[in-house]
Amino acid sequence: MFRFETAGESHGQCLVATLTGLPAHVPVSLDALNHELWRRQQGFGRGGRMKIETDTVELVSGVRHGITIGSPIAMLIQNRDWKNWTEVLPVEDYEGSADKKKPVTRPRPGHADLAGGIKYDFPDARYILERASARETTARVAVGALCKQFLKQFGVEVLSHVIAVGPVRLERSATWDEVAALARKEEVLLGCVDPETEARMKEAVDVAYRTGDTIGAIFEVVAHNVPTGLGSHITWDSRLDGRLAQAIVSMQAVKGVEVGYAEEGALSYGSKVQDTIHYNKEERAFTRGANRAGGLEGGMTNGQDILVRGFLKPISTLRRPLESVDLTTREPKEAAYERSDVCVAPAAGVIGEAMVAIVLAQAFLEKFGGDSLQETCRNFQGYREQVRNY
Ligand code: EPS
Repeated sequence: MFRFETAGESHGQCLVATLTGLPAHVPVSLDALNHELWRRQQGFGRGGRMKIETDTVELVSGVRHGITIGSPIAMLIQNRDWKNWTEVLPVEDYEGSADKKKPVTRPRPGHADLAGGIKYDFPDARYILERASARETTARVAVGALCKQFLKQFGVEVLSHVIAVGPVRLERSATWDEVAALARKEEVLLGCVDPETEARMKEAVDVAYRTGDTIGAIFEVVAHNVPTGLGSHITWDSRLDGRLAQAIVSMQAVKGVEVGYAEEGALSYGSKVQDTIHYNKEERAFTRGANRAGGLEGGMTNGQDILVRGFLKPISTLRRPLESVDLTTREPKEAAYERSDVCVAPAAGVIGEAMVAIVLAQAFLEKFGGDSLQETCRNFQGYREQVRNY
């Protein structure tokens, strides 16, 4: 029953998102929603488009008097750039429209241009890149923001930080408090919790700017205060780590995902990798020696923070374009360039947060159900009691 969908093209009129399955009575703050969209637009290395847009949501259904009413929620986000594209990408064809088209006939290596052009049988990549563009993530962030507001009712929070930009890497783990402090900042540079490392990350982005290049990054999403037992070990598709991995890799430019310290673990020994189990008798609670599993064991949450990392390849639109082929002449030609981001690191983290929040909200409702928030809360409290008495 819980599902979401997005529609819209990068230079079309607007982006659209629908979310079905949130219970009634969830308080919704438009300010909090728009703040998430603002966060997605920040960071050193964003392109010219971010100067045109100030993304805000119009909530057109499913929310009344500041609460969800149980019906599908529909949201619109206008593209301010649309006014520059009405003749290029009209809904209805008109006489002379061919002269106004901006065909993209030199596909960019790494982008959807060539594979999409072949698959959908378009002689240029315009219609493909319009949808493949990461502009679509604005709609995902809007959906994620609603899911965050739902999860907040149960004390669950989802945030992110950047752990690498190109060759510059944060050589330690970050605490939840550091990540939370980062999210409160009014100015966003590269989203790293360590200012000295962040300054070196900025230098790496500067090099990419100077040389007409782009640069990759790794972000980490942290979900805090998640109850034990979301997801399940019983079937391949109920394993929450698998579902989170799909959500992260579905993001534009993400080529890899890591749950906890996956790579480190794969290169190590079991005695060094597993999070040892302890028991605090006074607090009647299990504790762990570390959190290398990233909060997931057997495809279930184990009560520790969820740690999911996304590996971003450098954006495929380069100011100094790579070798390609002209689709009309089949002759070698440099790839197309209009404008682009050089580094999208902190923005990608915000999108990753949205995807994780969506997956967690769905898993939460699978476990606790409820048509009203009150009903979900009752079920949640009952389970909490059961866990306390375990
Ligand atoms: C984006 C908007 C796009 C790109 C970027 C993300 O706007 P435009 O194409 O008008 O510059 O800046 O999309 C891509 C990285 C891409 O490869 O298409 C946004 O809103 O995030």
